[in-house]
Amino acid sequence: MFIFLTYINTIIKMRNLDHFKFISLLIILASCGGGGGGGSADPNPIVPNVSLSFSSNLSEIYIHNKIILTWSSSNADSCSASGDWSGTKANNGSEEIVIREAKESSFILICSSSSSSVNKNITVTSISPYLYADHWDEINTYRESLKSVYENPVGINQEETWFKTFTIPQSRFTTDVTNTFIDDENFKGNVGYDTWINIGDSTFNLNCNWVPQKPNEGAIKIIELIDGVFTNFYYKEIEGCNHPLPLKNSDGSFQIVFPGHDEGKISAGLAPYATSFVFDVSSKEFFDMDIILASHGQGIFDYDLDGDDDIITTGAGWFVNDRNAAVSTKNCGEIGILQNNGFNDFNLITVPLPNDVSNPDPATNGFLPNEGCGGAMSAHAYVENNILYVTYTDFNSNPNHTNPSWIIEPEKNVVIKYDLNNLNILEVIELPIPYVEANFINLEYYQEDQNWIGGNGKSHDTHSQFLDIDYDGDKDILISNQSYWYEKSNVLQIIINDDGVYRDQTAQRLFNWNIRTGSLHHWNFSDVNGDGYLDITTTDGCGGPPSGSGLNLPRNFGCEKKVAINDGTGHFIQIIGPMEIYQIFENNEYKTGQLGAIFSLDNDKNLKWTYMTGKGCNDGCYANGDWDVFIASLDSPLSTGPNGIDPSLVGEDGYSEFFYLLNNLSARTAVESGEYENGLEHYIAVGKDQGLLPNAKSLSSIVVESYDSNPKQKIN
Ligand SMILES: [Ca+2]
Ligand SMILES: [Ca+2]
Ligand SMILES: [Ca+2]
Ligand SMILES: [Ca+2]
Repeated sequence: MFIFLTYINTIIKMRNLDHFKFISLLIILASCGGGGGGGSADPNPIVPNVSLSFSSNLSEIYIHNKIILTWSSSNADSCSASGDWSGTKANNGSEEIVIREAKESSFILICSSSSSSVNKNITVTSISPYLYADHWDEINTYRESLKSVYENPVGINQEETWFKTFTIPQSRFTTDVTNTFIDDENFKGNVGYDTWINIGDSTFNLNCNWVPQKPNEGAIKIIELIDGVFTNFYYKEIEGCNHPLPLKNSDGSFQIVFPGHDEGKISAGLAPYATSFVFDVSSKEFFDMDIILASHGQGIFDYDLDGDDDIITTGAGWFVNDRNAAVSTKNCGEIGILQNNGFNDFNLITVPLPNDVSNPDPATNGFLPNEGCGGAMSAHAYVENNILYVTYTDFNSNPNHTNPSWIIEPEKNVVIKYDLNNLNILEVIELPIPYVEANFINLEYYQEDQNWIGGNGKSHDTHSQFLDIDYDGDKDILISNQSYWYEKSNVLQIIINDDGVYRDQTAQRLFNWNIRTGSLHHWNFSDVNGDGYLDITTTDGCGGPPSGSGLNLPRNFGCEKKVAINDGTGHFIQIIGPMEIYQIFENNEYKTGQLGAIFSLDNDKNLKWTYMTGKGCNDGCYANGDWDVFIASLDSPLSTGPNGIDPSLVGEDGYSEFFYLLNNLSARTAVESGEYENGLEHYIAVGKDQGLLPNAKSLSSIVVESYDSNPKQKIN
């Protein structure tokens, strides 16, 4: 070969030689060649050399993507491939090649003629998009230690595969800090809960609270981020409130209602009534609504189906538009609807409870037979076919009624159907027993408080919501079940509407789910990963192991701050929790915040958590009005692949890792055994050819294909 190439090179050089040298060389070559026939017999001895161009459209790709190799040669008799491809190739052509593994690939092409050859090499780098959380061992250690002190489970479906394949790595979060000034020593985030709303470029993070044992120390907090940057803080000291309620009007505008509630007054022997406020998002002003409530639990729904959000609330004992009206707390009608007629314009409608009897004498306390009311901790509602459906938790029927019309077992949660035209009660449906009461052993009533017997029960059921979580066309119900006292836990009870029969399916529908957290009083639904299914974010405080247990767990571990995605059929897996949100920030100290992390999803689907604590000190301090504002951010929007990556990076747009692993046992087993690193790899390798479903789209009825970033009260 060396001689052959030397010959070619010689020919090339000869083209520039003069005639004399050319002849001389031919003579020399002929004399050493053994050419037999005699050199002078070839009339045209110049053979053109092979030339080759060879290229790839991409030099770096994600695995499972294709490159296109293109080449053209001239004067070649044949081409052949080696390295990471092989075989005989046409002299000119192109070829698509899918690269499955993360590596550096070498594509070699040699094109040759009888007299010359060219060899070219192209290198392509293929990288894996997968990035896994690396703190399973840490989390598992905490879980195992909790197991040692509780009789009952510490979580639901917390196997390693669920954690590793879904949890968003801590490395994808960053935290920024800025400062603000609020001269209020009582500044706190609890007892209060959070939500958010996007209007224009602004994201308003919302919280309101009341303070235990202290009357009139609540406040409303509205933190405005514009393009993710802290911009404004609207603060109003009030008596108390616990659920901010952003109401959407049919014209697309919003008003944000802060229903009154102040249990701090109970310590002073007062009823927990407080004034309600509404925030005008245009003028940024607060308005007194002249509506006095003890609104502990409530929900947003559309009472009159006019497209304006309305409210149903508990604690509507003073349900009058005239704040100077006579107090009528001894009468019945603790449930009310605020029908939205425009900004700060509500029609107040009292909703009867079963077995209520109006007290004819407001001077008495209603403990006499046939006087007094039932009550409830939370309420949510929807309207369908001229029926108002209301769910009540920690429901109490009137104990003083001597001849009740409705027989309702104590300590049950209920759905009550009302005739929409006159609010007459049509039916009372008992819901399945709270999950903790049905499944846990040795639960106790709260602090041996006899008041919970027959009322709240052993499960304090603080919040409820109707939502068609499994996308089959009927409304399911979510209820927070909190067991108290020693075995303190918080379970989101999932009650599926099965052709009109409500069934508890909590255990088979929650995954990677810690129940040993602070309380669960509030959650929001929004589509955090852009697949057209509403996901859930929980919001409430932080809890720890039982006092005296001696366990040393990080404070953030027990915070009720979950982001959990819906597989499209009503199963939820936590993919982000407090250990990812609250990370070590400065001075090796993480903060959980006097105002805990408020989740928000901005218009571009970026996830953020905004929280505040006293400047330069630990949670709980007061720094003369200076506050640190922390904004934790995820580096990019979430999608539905393993650990939130976009499955289209590997060519599988629409694939849902959670749906796939949940519904295809062979895939899950293969991932658990380590045969495939995640479900998506299984799908690409074998599942797709086997016809395994990659998502729930063919199983569910969706009208809304893609949601905006605001919290939703219904799926369609
Ligand atoms: Ca309405
Ligand atoms: Ca209960
Ligand atoms: Ca349903
Ligand atoms: Ca979703």
